[in-house]
This record gives sequence, structure tokens and C-alpha cells, in this order.
Amino acid sequence: MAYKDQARARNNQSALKSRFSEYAAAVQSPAMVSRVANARGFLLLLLRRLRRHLPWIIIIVAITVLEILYHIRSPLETLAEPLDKPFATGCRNPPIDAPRANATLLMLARNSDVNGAVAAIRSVEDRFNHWAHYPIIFLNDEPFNSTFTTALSSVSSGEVTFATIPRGMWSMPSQLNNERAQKAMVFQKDHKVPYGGMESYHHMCRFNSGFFYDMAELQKYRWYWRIEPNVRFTCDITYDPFIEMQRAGKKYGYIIALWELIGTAPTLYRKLSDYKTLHSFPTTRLWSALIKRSIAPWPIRKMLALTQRNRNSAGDKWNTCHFWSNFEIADMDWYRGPEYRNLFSFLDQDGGFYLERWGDAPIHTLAAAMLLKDSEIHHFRDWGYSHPPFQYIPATPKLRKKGDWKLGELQNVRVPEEVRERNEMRGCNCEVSFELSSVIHPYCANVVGRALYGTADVDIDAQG
Ligand SMILES: Nc1nc2c(ncn2[C@@H]2O[C@H](COP(=O)(O)OP(=O)(O)OP(=O)(O)O)[C@@H](O)[C@H]2O)c(=O)[nH]1
Ligand SMILES: [Mg+2]
Repeated sequence: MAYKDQARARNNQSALKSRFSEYAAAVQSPAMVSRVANARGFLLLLLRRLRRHLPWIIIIVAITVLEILYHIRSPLETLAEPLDKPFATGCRNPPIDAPRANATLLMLARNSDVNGAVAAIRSVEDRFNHWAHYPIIFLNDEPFNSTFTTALSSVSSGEVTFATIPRGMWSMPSQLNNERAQKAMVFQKDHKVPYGGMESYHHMCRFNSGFFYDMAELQKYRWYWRIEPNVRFTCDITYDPFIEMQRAGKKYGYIIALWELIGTAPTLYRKLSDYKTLHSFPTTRLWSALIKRSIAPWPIRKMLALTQRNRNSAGDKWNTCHFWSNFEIADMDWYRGPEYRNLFSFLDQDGGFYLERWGDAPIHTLAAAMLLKDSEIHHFRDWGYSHPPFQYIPATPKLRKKGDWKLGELQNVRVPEEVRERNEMRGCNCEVSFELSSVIHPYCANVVGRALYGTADVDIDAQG
């Protein structure tokens, strides 16, 4: 050690020593001794006083505990009959000659997505559209080039349409202050909100939330099936999902349910929750299932509601479960109706598509939970689907023993051989490829499953 460093270390040591002896002297000083004695006396007095009020204290604590238990209880009554059922288990004879629904497949893509788009359409054709021949509409915010149109025309068995989105549907709302929005996007980028710094991504989320169903090319259709580049369907689809949805009175269908990163939409739930109260929409089972109830007692919950913008007015949060909208089959008449339009325009006026990074997935989910009946929502639990990094496999449970699942963690779950052998897959000719993507954790699927089926989707307690 250099001489200077040794001297500095010695100085530090002696400074420490002198601070310690000052502290020891202070603690032992008559003033401190009397302060400690006073505090002890005060505590004893307080305890004695409290003892006199013990019965009241017990009553207050009991009421608080009961109130908390009442607040966090599951408000969902058991279902005599599931509100939703798979349209099929196993394979059916595809209704090749049956009439088709008023429906289209729909893909939003960039020219640069051409390879992923071809792969996704090949998969849909291979598993479904080679016998159904539904039309496919491709949308882009700029004109598609000939590489894209040629490649996609050659893999689609239905009529294809390539459309360019009008500027007004792919831009910021006029009332939003551009400078404020730009600052907000920089903030999101700095705070690592996924895609938060990409203006085009915000346009895409706004478009998918509020405008796609108003595109001229979609006007003649009622139903759509959303497909994204690079997705894969991993089971044969041997029935017409549009016809089945229509027959069963369904309006919105999903495959994967998962958690949202709350940083993308910190105020969305509060705003929608207040909107629901203002318009007196009834509380559906799904809406209830999406609430993460606070375990704080009532007055504290109320305080939290006042001070934290991600809580509803009761002080509770959204558990962030939502339908992953990169796949959806839905009835556009629902979006085109006044209730959804009013809701979208309320959100658009707020500016949260840019000031935060609201995705169309939570918007569609919370809107469905608010505006649709529980029985109008369908889970395609008999379909296999991959959108990297996650896939859903339509296996009946028993995948893993309890404890192997960790919330939010990517899993590479293997379906045990005996499950495969017992043919416990719900779908038809499913392939389970673990190279494709990780199997999604069933936390949100179970939350929604309990609301709509009355049981979990995947029983994680079962032994593998
Ligand atoms: N035309 C066009 N399409 C876009 C643009 N940004 C995203 N999309 C499409 O919008 C959909 C969602 O975009 P993705 O980039 O897949 O976003 P994501 O699914 O949230 O995120 P990933 O995990 O990256 O797939 C896809 O169909 C994209 O092709 C864009 O700037 N222009
Ligand atoms: Mg995607």
C-alpha cells in the first residue's frame, strides 16, 4: 500500500473509533438513559390502556379480517353447465361441400414480412383452408410490392386481396398533442416498454383496436380470422370455425391467454373500470376473473385507489390476463356496433395508444369482458397454435407435477409419452414441436377457464 493510502486508512480508522466512542457516550449519557426509561414507561402505559380495550380491539381486528376475506373471496358461483365447450374433440369429417360463412382470413403485414407471411399462410392452408378455401385479405400501411403479392397469391387457395390502409387509420388521433406523444414514446423507450419507442407499433395497435373492421375491403364480411406472419397451427382443423361460432352464438374466440406487461398500459384498467361503472355495464364472470383483489383492509384500499393509477376505484388491480390477439376469430358486427365504437372512441380521445403503449390485445379482452356475455366468448382449446415465443398445445392436463411451473417463466414442457399414448390430446392430428416455441404457462388460461368452463384449462396440480 502506498504511504498516502496507509495514512488515509489510519485516519479513517481513528475517525471511526472517535465516532463510536461519541455514540457510546451518548447512549450512556443520563439524558439518553432517561429517554429510554420514558419510552419504556410510555409503552407499558399504552399496553395497560390497550388491555382495558382488548374486547374492542379483538372485534375490530375480527371485522377487518372478515372484511378482507369477504373482499378476496371468489365471487364466481359454480357452473352447472360450462358456458363454453370445444366445437370438437379429435377429428371430424371436414364439411367440404357445406355452405361457407360470410368470413375472411386477415393478415396485417409489411413487405419485409414476406417469408413469415408465406410460412403462416402455408400452415393455415395445410391445416384448414385447403378444403375450406376462405378468402384472404392482406393489409399494409404502404402498398404491397410484387414480391409479396406473387408469393402470397401462390400459397393461398382462396381469393386474395391486397389492400393499403388509409393514412387516417394509421396515424395519431388529431386531438393528441404530437410533442407530448413524442415525449411519451421516448419515455417508454427509456423505460424499456417493449416497442414503446416505435411510433409505427403504436399506429398498429390503434388500427387493430379501432379501425380494421372499417376498411372498405372488409365491409362485405362479418367474420374474420386474424393471422400473423410466422404463426403456425399445429393441429388439423376439421370443422368450419366461423359456422360453429355463429351456430353457438359466439362473438369472440381466442387460443392463448397470457399476462400483459403492466408497463405498457398502466392506466388502462382504471379508465375502463371507471367507464364500466359510468355506463352501468353488468359485471360478467370474465370481468370478475380478471380482477386481482387487494388484501389490504377497506380504508387502505380506498387510499390506494386514490393514489395509484393502476387500481380501480375499489383499490383492486387487473391481473393482466388477456387474450393474445395475434390469433382471434371474431364477429366484426360486434366491433361495428355502438357499444364497442363508443368504448374505442373514449380510449382514443384519452391518447393512451401513444401516451402509453396500449395493445389491441388487452383492449379487445377488457372490451369483451365488459360488453359481451360470458357465453359469447369461445376458447379454441382443441387447436394447437404457435406464435413465438409461445405455443398452446391442446393436450389434456397432467403435463407437469405441481411446482415445476413458475409464473411468467418460459417453459419447455414435454408431453409425457404416456399422455401421447393414451391419446389425451383434444385436437386432431396435433404435432407438438418444442423447437417451435415454449409451451405457455397455464396461469391465465386457468383464470379464464374457471370463469367460462367452471374448471381450470390445464390442471397443474395433477401428477405428470
Ligand atoms: N404493415 C405493417 N404491419 C405491421 C407493422 N408493425 C406491425 N405490423 C403487423 O402487426 C402485427 C403485430 O406485429 P408484431 O410485430 O407481430 O407484434 P407482436 O406480435 O406484438 O410482437 P412479436 O412478438 O414481435 O410478434 C403483425 O401482423 C405485423 O406484421 C407495420 O409497421 N406495418
Ligand atoms: Mg406478432
